[in-house]
Amino acid sequence: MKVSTKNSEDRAILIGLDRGEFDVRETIEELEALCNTLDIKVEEFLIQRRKKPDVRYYLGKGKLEKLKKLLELFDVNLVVADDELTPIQVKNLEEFLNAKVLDRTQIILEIFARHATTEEGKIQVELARLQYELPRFIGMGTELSRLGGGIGTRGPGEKILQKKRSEVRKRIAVLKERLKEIEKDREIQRSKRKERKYYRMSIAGYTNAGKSSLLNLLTLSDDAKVEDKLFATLEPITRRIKLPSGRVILVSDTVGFIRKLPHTIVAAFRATLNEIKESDLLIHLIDISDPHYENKMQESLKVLEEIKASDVPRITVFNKIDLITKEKLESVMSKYHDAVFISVKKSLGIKELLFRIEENLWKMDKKVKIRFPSDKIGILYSFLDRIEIVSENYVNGHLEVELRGMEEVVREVIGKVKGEVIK
Ligand SMILES: Nc1nc2c(ncn2[C@@H]2O[C@H](COP(=O)(O)OP(=O)(O)OP(=O)(O)O)[C@@H](O)[C@H]2O)c(=O)[nH]1
Ligand SMILES: [Mg+2]
Repeated sequence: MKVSTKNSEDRAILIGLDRGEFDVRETIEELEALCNTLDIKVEEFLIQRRKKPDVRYYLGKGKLEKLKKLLELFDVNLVVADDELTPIQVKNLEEFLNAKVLDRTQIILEIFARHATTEEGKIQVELARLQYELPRFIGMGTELSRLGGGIGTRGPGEKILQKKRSEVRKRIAVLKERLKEIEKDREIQRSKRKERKYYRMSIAGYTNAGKSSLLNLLTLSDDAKVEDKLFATLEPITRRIKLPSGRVILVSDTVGFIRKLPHTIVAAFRATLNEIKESDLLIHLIDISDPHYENKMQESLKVLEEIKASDVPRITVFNKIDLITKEKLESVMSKYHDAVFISVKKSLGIKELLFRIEENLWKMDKKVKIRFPSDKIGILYSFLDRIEIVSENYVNGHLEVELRGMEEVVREVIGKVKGEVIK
């Protein structure tokens, strides 16, 4: 790791609550991975068992004393909480600990901010950030007031704060407006794509599952950024892939999911996430080598539900089978009969995956048998990236062809070849 041990800002102690709901160790280790993505080294975890966070300090008094000692011991002045903190909690903690206090949401927002490259991505991140910060300006008033006026007076602090709040609100409005414009463009592009009438597939799943790697393998390119970091992908890309039958579909990589995905992010990335909802087919990719893969699977399914994408036909695909034992593979296989098992890295199981994709398209396809003048064969063949020919026969100078494809495309073919539907 590139962390300089001299700089105490780059090192942190993580705090979390064990509410008895899920394995707290798992979520806090994930928070550690998030911190590492920002080059923050984690020195220690401090977990308290309690049902609800303390309203004023998040942790209870005893743990707080311990935390203060730990900070001194490790010479660290950064604390990161595994839950979103209230402004009051942050203020009290910072005062008591004399250290900087961040929460999980801020860490995720910072990662997003660093990884955003397109205009849309940057706006979405800024919007998410401002929406996170806006309610947090409240309460800072007294602090700012102390700079100017005396105790009990409404000093310049409150005025500065009011001005700041109204500036932030204005900025939010501007960003939302710009985002709407971008979305409109996206809508136009999407309908253009729709006119081309290719099926659309999205690769969704927990962050770091290998979504971008899979997209690259399917497109035989390195267009998508692949990194062993969380949230490497912020701006999804869409590419064409040719299936074994010759048919072309459009595949999109998507932003990864995570537990406790901040609501401000889900809201700001709504347009991006909509791509998933509007797909014809989803690949739900899971890192099988992750000891907590089942929880992460559930978490991803929850996000899909939240963005109303649960009804999109879905193929469950376990990736990274190169990293697990044969025994584990067999046991997961026996549990998930319908799933596909692959390794993007070792290029295992990809043929099976492509077959399963086509099989799913067949279910959505319109299938017809038509008869048309044989000199129109060239026109029929010009559609081969969008339809599949199941059988073809010459009958008295005519062609009788069984074909399948998207309903609109099939209709277009019939019109163009002046075909007559026999079946
Ligand atoms: N061993 C192994 N590693 C893999 C495999 N597929 C992907 N990886 C690695 O997993 C890491 C994450 O891959 P990405 O493709 O960036 O994952 P992602 O799902 O796009 O992640 P985000 O965009 O961050 O949500 C990278 O280090 C990949 O090299 C695989 O089949 N086997
Ligand atoms: Mg990615």
